[in-house]
Formats: sequence, structure tokens, C-alpha cells
Amino acid sequence: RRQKLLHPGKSLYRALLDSVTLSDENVKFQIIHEKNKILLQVEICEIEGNIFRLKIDEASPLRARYKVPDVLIKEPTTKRLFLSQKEAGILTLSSVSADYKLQVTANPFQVELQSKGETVLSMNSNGLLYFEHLQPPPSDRKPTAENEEAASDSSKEKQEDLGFWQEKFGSFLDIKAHGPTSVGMDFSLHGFDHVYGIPQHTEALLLQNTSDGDAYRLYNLDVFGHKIHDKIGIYGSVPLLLAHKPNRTSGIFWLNSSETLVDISTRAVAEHMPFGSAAETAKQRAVPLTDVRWMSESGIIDVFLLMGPTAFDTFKQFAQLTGTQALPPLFSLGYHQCRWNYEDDQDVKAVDAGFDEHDIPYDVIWLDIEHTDGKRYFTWDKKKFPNPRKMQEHLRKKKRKLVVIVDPHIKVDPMYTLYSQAKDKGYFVKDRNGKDYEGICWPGSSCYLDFTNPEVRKWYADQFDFKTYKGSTNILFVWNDMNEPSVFKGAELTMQKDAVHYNNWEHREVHNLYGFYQQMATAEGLIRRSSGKERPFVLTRSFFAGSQKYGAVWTGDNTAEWGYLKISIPMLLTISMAGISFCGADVGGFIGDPEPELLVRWYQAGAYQPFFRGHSNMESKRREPWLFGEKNTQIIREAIRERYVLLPYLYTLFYRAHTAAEPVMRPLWIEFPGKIETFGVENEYMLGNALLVHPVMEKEAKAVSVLLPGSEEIWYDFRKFKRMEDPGTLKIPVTLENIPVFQRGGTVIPLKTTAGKSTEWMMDISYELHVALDIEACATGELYLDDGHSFQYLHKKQFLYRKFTFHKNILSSSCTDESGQYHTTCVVERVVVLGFGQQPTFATACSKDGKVKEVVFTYDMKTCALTLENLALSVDADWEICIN
Ligand code: MIG
Repeated sequence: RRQKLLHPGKSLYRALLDSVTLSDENVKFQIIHEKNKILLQVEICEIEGNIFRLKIDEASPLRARYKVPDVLIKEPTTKRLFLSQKEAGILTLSSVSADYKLQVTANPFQVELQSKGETVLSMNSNGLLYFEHLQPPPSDRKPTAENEEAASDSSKEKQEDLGFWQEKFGSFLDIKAHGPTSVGMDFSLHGFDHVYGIPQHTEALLLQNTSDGDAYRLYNLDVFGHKIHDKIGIYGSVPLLLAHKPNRTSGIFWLNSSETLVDISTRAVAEHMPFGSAAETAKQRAVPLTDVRWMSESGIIDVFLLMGPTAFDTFKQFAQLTGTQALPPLFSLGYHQCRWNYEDDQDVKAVDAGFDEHDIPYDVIWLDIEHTDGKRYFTWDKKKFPNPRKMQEHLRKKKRKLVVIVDPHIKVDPMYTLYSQAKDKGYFVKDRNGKDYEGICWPGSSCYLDFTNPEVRKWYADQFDFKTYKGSTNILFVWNDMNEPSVFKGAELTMQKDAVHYNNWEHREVHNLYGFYQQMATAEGLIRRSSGKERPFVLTRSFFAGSQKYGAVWTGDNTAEWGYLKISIPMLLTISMAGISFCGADVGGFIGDPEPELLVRWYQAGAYQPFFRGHSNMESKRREPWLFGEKNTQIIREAIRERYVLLPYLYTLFYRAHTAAEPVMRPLWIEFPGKIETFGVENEYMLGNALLVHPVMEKEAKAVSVLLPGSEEIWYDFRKFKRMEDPGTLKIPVTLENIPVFQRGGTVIPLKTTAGKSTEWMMDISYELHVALDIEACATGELYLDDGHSFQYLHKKQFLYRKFTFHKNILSSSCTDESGQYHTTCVVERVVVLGFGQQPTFATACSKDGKVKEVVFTYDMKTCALTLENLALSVDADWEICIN
């Protein structure tokens, strides 16, 4: 409310160019506010890899302001900037490469960033830089004329209205011990009218103009039964915004963990022409421009400008700062069966057996809060689960895993060791009076562990030790829920902002980081219990920038309605673009009961999404996949089996996400950055670069309209192998059996020849390659492979990274990364070449040792698919298949 009183116009900030200092690390200078005369310190630096960072803090604050720790994986490596030009009132800095120029204008203070002469973005050009400096509370102030005025009645009222020192939220009083601390700034993105990112909202892929409505809010909240198309923040946030135009993608990463609002407005402006150029006098063209205004409740301004220039470059830049996706254990890419709740160990065994009985693969069964002794996490309800180890041994024999829930709230109960230990050690968040903060949650009265404290995180991680966590085994993995944190009867169902954390920071400063820290500690615990050997799996509901390093996220309590299936696509794409590849939505919809058709459609979509879990609410009817009649069971089985067969491709994509920060699930536009028609597409998406998936999201759909982008592309039906007519928008007939999936010409997809009962049952199943030819009759693809569960791929380089190339009728298998080695007896059994021009006369396979053998094949004239069979070619060796 206070910031919004500042309207676009001339900024009152002026840069003091006399104060400029240049060092190897950065450029520093001060800016002054013309009215209050408060000095701010500005720091600009260039970071390796086309990133710029701008920091603004008070020059001499009353006390230190909060600077987000632990999100950047390291202090970024900076490059020296050069003073390239000095004219009155303007400071021009350039990068070593001279590709980038930063122009700092003194009055009003503005910064413009150019790439090779093209203005990409400017800051404070609308004059919305806003910085509330720390002040002593009114009661401590000496009476001066200014303070007197501040203390006068009318202004006191105004201060109350605007929540300077305290604010009411319903019956809650937020006391602001440090007064107003808000910061904000505007950015103009030149030439851009497509912006994305800043999850999590139940919103469209393209960020919308907020001028006549609510701003996008980044404030992690537990909103049960949340609406769709809403800009309120839910569960998690990543303050990263991406902007795209045909020849460039840029990003703004606003590193601030307090409540944040983002206003967006896109408009057309006259083209910005260099002064005195011929074009200036020529007829002016209107070009788009997007203004983005960030406003945060506290902290400092610390912003990273990711200069791309491609979308994949911006993903790498963001990962360079916050880390890449952790490589998931293979089992976690299988299907997960969850429910609130699987009642007891009989229930667990029966559901597990149900999958075998119905011949449906699955990897993990989940236990929700009712498995514990009175919602005391790390314990078991002894009646329902008298022998949890035995139950896990049963699952282990079936080559399956267990995930249990571990929430951050701790039941106030002196007899509960976790509580009494944490209390004695002072590990809980405090209230404003210094007592342990108490809130109500599932167990009743609860305290909240202060995960912002590294000592608490270490202690918490130790709780996962097999000796400490009674009844746990190494097939047990973890789910962190309610970590926004959720506080029943709290303001907006979360913790009060004036609660106090480690080092005396108020909750308002760290709010959006709370879940991030819990997942960090949990993942650390799972790694440590295995003495550093095994990869963890931790699902979290709340997240922040960098959460990808610790595991997976899901979109929380969605509803079993078609609209929620539809919105899950842009929601997952947005989370993926914000660095978190391992994401999913509850299949079927958590709240309510899906009609069977919706459930089937959701399984079909989920099978082609990164995290694939069926889940349902306590009040929902049982929803195991075989409860909806033989026909639906059959279709769901088929969807899940397709997922399992596709796992080699998916695992390879996760390796790319892990090593090269490429999102697994991608909006079309990042694969087709020059095709404007793809920029807003959110009813279909790419899985990697090779598969285009168009879920069916309408009831009783008979056909869907699919956009197959790229005029030079060839697309093939993924199941029937037939080449699609020319690209463009096609009307594709659909039945309930499956959803449209297409393979892009020019790609090779590795698959398993068949599905098994779980990923572990599939270790020895052979591979199949789908080679889809492009217009030049070429294709390439990759396969990544390792033991699927340990860190040996990292520490001992035990992995295989293979490449398949089809060129001039020769398919060859070669090594992509010589440093890796992994032995497997698995073979490539079958190869299908899609779009093969004519019936071949013969084909031979030769391995590196010179052995040549003839290959059996069949050719389908109708689809032009060539199938080579009984190949038995080693996965870990080089070979070639020649087709004549
Ligand atoms: O408010 O643990 O989003 O997946 O089943 C309900 C019970 C608390 C919310 C999670 C949901 C989970 C449920 N939890």
C-alpha cells in the first residue's frame, strides 16, 4: 500500500557520480533521495556467463538488513567492468568483451543495459525505485521539527493506515519491531511482450497485465481448495521472471525471500532509435515493451539480470547461481501411489498386491500423517503399523519403496523426545516476546523448528539416521508437507511475520525460504544416513529458488475437476522454467472424486510429466487404478506402462537437467524460439526436445486441435509411427485409449522393450530405439545410464553416456563422455526407423571388433517405418547398423 502511492514519474533518486569506485569485483557508487537525503549504496557487477548483478542497500543502515543466504550455490565469479565513456551526468560501463554496455544516468537515477547496441532492459526508468530506510521507533526519537510532524495526529493515523509500525490482519497484530523496510524497483523489458515465470500461481503460462487487477504475489501459503486463475501465492515461490522475443530471452532474478508482489504491464512504444540516426526521422514503428515492477516487504534489492541470449542460456545462468536439478534415483521416476491415508500395514500390502494382480507397474507406496503416533513425525502408530520394518522388508522383496510424510510442526508434548530435545536446545522459532512460538497444526498445539539455523538443520538431518528413526530402513524416503509453514488459525494460515528466527531475523524476512530449508535438511539427512552413498528422494510442497537441488515438488491440493487438469500444464511448465524440473500435480485431483474419464485423462497426462503420483484426500473415495471397471483399468494400465517403457529417455532428460540445466518438461516456445505461434501455447508441451505431448483435457473429446510447430519439421505419431501431414494446426481424432503424442523428426528416443513390475524389475530388460528422421533423413539422440540409486556416477564416474546418430543410412552408437564407465549386460534389441524412404534390400550390423552380421527387418509401406529386430547389440559398446 505504501509503495503503490509512488506512481510512475521522475525518480527522486540521483546518482552521485563523484562517488564512483571501480574494482576488479564491481562498480560502486551512491545515490541520494532528493527529499529525505538518505544515501543508498549501489553495487553493479558482471558475472561470468552473461549475468549482471545490481545490489542496492542503505549506505549506513541503523542495523544490517537481511540478505538472502544459502540460495546462491557460491559467491559468483565476477568480471571487471570498464569505464568506457564519461560525459556529464552519464556513466558508461562496458564488459571486457564489449558486448554489453551499462549506462548509468545520474539524474534521475536510471540504469540501462545494452547488448551489442540493442537496449535490452532498463531499471528505474519509470521512477519506481523505492527504499524504506531503517528508522528508530517513534518513541525513541528526539523531538525535532520533522519528528514532531510525524508524531502529529493526522500523520499518526496515516502511519497506522499504512502499517508503518504495526498492522492488523483480522484478529492478528503484526508488530514491526524495525518499522517499514520495504524495497522495490521497476524494470522495462524492451521489445518484449511475452513474459513467463514467477511461480507458483494457478495461472496461465503467459504472465498477464496486472494494471486492473491483483499483482502476482509471491508469498508461500497453504490454500486448501485454491481457485484457479488467481494471482495469490500458493505453497512455493521462485522470484525469477523470463522475457522472450524471437531473437532473445532474458531473465530477472529478484533475490528476496520476504513477501513480494510483481506488477506487469505490456504496452507498445515508439521504437527507440539512436540519436541522430537516419531512422530517427523515418516513420516510427511501434514496438512492445513490458514493465515489471517488483515490490518486497523487506531485505535489500539484489537482482540478477540473465542476459541469455537463448532460453537455454538463461536456464544455465540461473543454475549457475542456484544449482541444477538433483539427479533423482530412478525409482522416483516410476509411478507413485499415495492416499491420505493408507490405513495400516494390511492396507499397504493389499494395495501393493493389487498392482501385481492387475499387472500395473508401480514403484512407491506412500503413507500420510495418520501413520504416525498422534502426528508425532518419526514415529509410528503401533496399532496400525506394529512392525514397520517387516512391512518394508515385504516391499523390498517386491522391489518397491516406501515414502512417509514428515512435517515441520512438532507436537507440544514433553514426552515426545523430538519436542523435548528441540525445546531444550532452543531450536524452535520464537514469538516476538522470545517464547517458543506456538501454533495449531495437525497434532494440536505445535512448535516450529527453525530450519534457518544451520545447527537445527544438522540436528534434524541426524533424526533420519536408521538408529534414531526407529522402524525406518533404506527403502524409506520422505515427503515434506505443510512447510509454508502452514499454521491453522494463523494469519492467512501461516506463521506471524513478527515471529523470530535464528540471528534475530523476523519471520517476514525469511518466510519464503522456510520450506526450502526443511527440504535441504531432509535431503541432507537421507544422504547422511547412507554415509554419503545414496541419492535421496524428498518431495516438498513449499519451495524457493534453488529447491531443485534437494528433490521434487508438487503443486499441492488441486481439485478433481477438468479445469485443474488443464491448469496443471502451465503450472508445471512455469515451475520447470524456474529451475525445478522434478515437478508434478496430484493425478486425479486431490480434493473430491474424479469421474472415471477425468481420472483416465489425468493418468495419461501424468505419465508424460516429470513427477507422477496418484493422490487423494481423506474424504475422497478410494482411487486405486483398478476400481473403475475393466476398461478404465486397462487404459490406465496402458498409460502407466507407456511411462515405464519411456524411462530410459526420461532418465536421460533428468541427467541433462542435472548437468546442463535443461528443463525436462518444456513449453513449446523454448524449442521453437522463433515461432510466435508457440509463445502462448499451454495445452501441449515438449518432454525433452523429442516428444510433443497434447493431453486431452475436455470431457468426451472426440478430437483435439494440435499445433505441430516448425515449417521445416517432420512429426510422427509416437505410437503408430506414421508421419503426420505437414506441420501446423491439425485436428486429431481421439478415443479414450490414449492421448496424442508425437516424436519430432531428427531425434532418437531410447525406450525399454517392455515394462516390468517396477523400475528395479526392469534392470535387465533390453532397449529399443525410435529413430525419427528429419527432412535430411538424419537423427540424433542420447542415452544416459548408471546404477540408478547411488552417487557412484559422480564420485567414481560409473555411468554410460551414449550417443546415437543416424546419417546416410547408418545408425551408429558411440560414446558421448569418455570419462564415464558402467558395465551393463543390457542390449539394444530393436530399432525402429520412422520416415524411412523406401524398402531396403539388406541391413548389416557391425561391432567395433569388426564382426558383421545380417539384420532381420520388416518395412511397413504404409507408415514408412523400418523395424530392425533381434539385434542384441551391447549398450556399452560402439556399433553401426548399415541399411542398404
Ligand atoms: O491440509 O497430510 O497437500 O497432499 O495429503 C492437509 C495430509 C494436509 C496437505 C497435502 C496433502 C496431504 C494432506 N496435507
